[in-house]
Amino acid sequence: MGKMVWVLMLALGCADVAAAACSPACDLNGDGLRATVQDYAVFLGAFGTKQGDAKFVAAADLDGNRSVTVADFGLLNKFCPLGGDEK
Ligand SMILES: [Ca+2]
Ligand SMILES: [Ca+2]
Repeated sequence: MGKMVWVLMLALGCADVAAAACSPACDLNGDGLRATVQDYAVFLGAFGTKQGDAKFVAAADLDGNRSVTVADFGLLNKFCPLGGDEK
């Protein structure tokens, strides 16, 4: 795990990616379920946008650089594998 990722985790208050405290990072649509198809849909809807754009979603900007890029998708895919809270 890279240093930047740990900085990100600390910024999110996450010592453990599985901890409840981390859920906001994976719950993009705010329904309380992490990493579901709906969360990925929100991410994809915001993909390619930057802060200020109508479709920008702050929760989809996982690395906090104010734009939603493939780097954010990499983080989403790594820390919020699809189907997280889905039953
Ligand atoms: Ca959700
Ligand atoms: Ca970003």
